[in-house]
Amino acid sequence: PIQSRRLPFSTGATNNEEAAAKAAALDADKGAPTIFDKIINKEIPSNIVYEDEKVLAFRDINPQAPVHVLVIPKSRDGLTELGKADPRHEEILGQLLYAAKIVAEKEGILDGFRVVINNGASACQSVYHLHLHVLGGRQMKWPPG
Ligand code: TR5
Repeated sequence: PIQSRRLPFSTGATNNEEAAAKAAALDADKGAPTIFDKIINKEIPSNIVYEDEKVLAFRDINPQAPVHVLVIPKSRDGLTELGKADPRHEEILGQLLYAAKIVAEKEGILDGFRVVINNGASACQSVYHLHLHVLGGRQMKWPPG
């Protein structure tokens, strides 16, 4: 099917969530507005953990750890995914990573936390507005799946 034309290897999707994420990524107009625009504009509620002029951090609706916060740029500016970054994004990329540290500090998980970016269909990216996942509050395992 379409997935095997686009991906260099079998997806091996074993559950609905994974399959749905891949399908969304393959079908999506990756330049289209996302649900995160509505969160940024406060059109839909979110549980905000940290906010400044450039960055917003809010709790993931489907947490994978006791602490699971998403850190996003308020202006997407072409950053649908990390792989689209170019030199003009260097500053915001640094600001996002630093915001992840502030989130970890506020959440009391500085002793152990993980920062994840899923890039593209084969990494199960489902929202095409760059976001860092900050995960912690439990023992994390390695390697991730
Ligand atoms: O799979 P990737 O890396 O693209 O991560 C997208 C993340 O956005 C997932 O962990 C989702 O659980 C999360 N997500 C999706 C929605 C959402 C959200 N987090 C907070 N609030 C959300 N709303 C209101 N709606 C979503 N569709």
